[in-house]
Amino acid sequence: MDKPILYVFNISHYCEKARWALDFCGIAHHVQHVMPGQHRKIAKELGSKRGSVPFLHTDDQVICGSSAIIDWAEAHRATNAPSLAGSDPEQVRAIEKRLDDIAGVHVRRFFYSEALTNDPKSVRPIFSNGLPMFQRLSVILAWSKIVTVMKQGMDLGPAQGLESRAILDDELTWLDGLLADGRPFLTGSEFTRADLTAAALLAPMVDPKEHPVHGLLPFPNNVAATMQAWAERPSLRLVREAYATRRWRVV
Ligand SMILES: N[C@@H](CCC(=O)N[C@@H](CS)C(=O)NCC(=O)O)C(=O)O
Repeated sequence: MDKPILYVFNISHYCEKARWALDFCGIAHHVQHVMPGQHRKIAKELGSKRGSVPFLHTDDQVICGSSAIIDWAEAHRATNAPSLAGSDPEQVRAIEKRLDDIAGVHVRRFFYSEALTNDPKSVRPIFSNGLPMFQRLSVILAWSKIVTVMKQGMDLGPAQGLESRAILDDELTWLDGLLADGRPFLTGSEFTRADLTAAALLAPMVDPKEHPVHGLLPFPNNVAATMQAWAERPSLRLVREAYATRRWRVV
């Protein structure tokens, strides 16, 4: 294998987290878009322990989950690439875990609750682009079934969207609190995996122009209004700044 392969849904912010970490660490890789439904089959065939994306296929293993992929990227980073570990790795990992478990889940539920209830077709192109022709067609034909599975799996709906927005508001208040003394990053002056995680998982609330899927996704009305209302929160300014200055790509 010439380069590791990162399996992703193009829209997924956890996939963007893993992809950014590989780029940040200077690791050349292929990005393989997968069709919803097929991802579990591929993961199983590769011997992955979990079915969800992202997973990374390297020469000798399959690494599942964005956090484990960052561990692998850190261990294999290019000599000139800065570390993401931070000077207090325990604190950094605790922040990353909370972001993974709460903000990441509720950004997604807030977005899909509105998009898949009011205009499910708006999301479909981003799930099909990058796929071979036959699979693109399959996504179109299976779309209403995929939407039903997503609605059930993520517990989506108007009330759930509002609930997720409120949870997200609380999580941003926590992050804004960490930044309240004027520090540039969540744990101080160093950019760490906690900052990369915050930026990747909160990117759907900012739509930074350096994001790989910028411009490919329409934002539903309430999500767009919230993005505007929250734009100057320190946590979301950090997202913009991180994308503007650190979202480099390995070519
Ligand atoms: N904590 C995991 C979350 C991964 C995750 O939730 N992936 C979603 C896409 S955003 C997924 O694969 N959903 C479909 C499935 O689980 O089968 C990570 O950081 O990688």
